[in-house]
Amino acid sequence: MTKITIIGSEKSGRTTLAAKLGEKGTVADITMYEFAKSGHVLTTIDATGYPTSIKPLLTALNLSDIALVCIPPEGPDAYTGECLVALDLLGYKHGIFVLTKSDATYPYALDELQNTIKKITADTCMQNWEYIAVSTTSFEGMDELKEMVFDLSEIVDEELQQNNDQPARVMVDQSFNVTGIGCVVLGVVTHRTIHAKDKMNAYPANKPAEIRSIQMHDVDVKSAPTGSRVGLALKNIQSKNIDRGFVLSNEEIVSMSLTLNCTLSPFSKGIARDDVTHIFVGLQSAPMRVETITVDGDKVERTGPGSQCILYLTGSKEIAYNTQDRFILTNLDENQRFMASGFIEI
Ligand SMILES: Nc1nc2c(ncn2[C@@H]2O[C@H](COP(=O)(O)OP(=O)(O)O)[C@@H](O)[C@H]2O)c(=O)[nH]1
Ligand SMILES: [Mg+2]
Repeated sequence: MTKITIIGSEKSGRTTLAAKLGEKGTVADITMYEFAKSGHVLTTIDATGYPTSIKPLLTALNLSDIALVCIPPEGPDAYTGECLVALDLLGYKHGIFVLTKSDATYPYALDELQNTIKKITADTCMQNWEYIAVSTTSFEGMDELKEMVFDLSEIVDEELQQNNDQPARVMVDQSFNVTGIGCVVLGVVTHRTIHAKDKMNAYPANKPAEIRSIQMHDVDVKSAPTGSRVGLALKNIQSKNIDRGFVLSNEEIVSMSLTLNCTLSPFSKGIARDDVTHIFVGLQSAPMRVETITVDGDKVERTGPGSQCILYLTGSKEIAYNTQDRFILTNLDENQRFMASGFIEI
């Protein structure tokens, strides 16, 4: 199973490309496209609601393992830059730069564009990502792009095996009621293999939820390994009590305040005490206030771009997480909205 997200600026060709990679499914602030061939399933997510909102961008990236960053012949713009800052803060491992609309430009211009992106992404998690020029009109590069995606997918599958020894976890992105079945959720198994009849809890509410049955790509299965996109029928819980952002697991920390060890993006404006930031973890988000900032053991009023600090944040919404989760801090009032990433300070 391969899960990819197509991101980039407005009119960079994201939706046209996604439509060529699968059959359109559910549409919301993210749109999913599915393609299945000889047992292999490709799920492509178009972060439709981006750049208006950054939430769909983070949702889509969290539900996928590979990012396709679309760059049109006009070159990168502020939103492209914002996508690159987000990927770097996420430490996003796998992706491909797709130089779109190649039929509308020239080979030397494509080379120049590639060099520009290479310069921008030097010393980021994207420095070794590959490049491909594609056209959805002439189909140039489309087959190569698919091959590159499937090659990366094999590496991803191997890496995901490492999550197989850890406690089971499912990231929920949709929930609804099905007449005669009850609560059904859609999501991704991020850790371990889940089985029908597994007893889990829905966090942050900490309500019991037993897995009644599992479907993968509309086919009933008894179990689903790490990395699977699944539909789960749940017992002991109603669909109104579980929503996008919930985590099915047996152990999560739940709190309304956080102490995070943060690294600020060099492309942020810094952070000050009393700022209200929107924090994201998995598919959850919450506004939180910066209560204290500590740099090198000293409490400070503010800290600048690129700095390391410990932030104590408070909010009024319960969030579920564990100590390995990466938090993303954003400021929705800035032009470049991604500010910092951080982990629980232990
Ligand atoms: N010539 C050409 N035009 C394209 C190609 N892909 C997309 N477009 C056009 O570019 C515009 C923006 O595409 P769209 O997929 O909506 O971009 P999005 O805003 O990133 O989702 C539309 O008018 C498309 O028809 C391509 O490969 N070649
Ligand atoms: Mg679009």
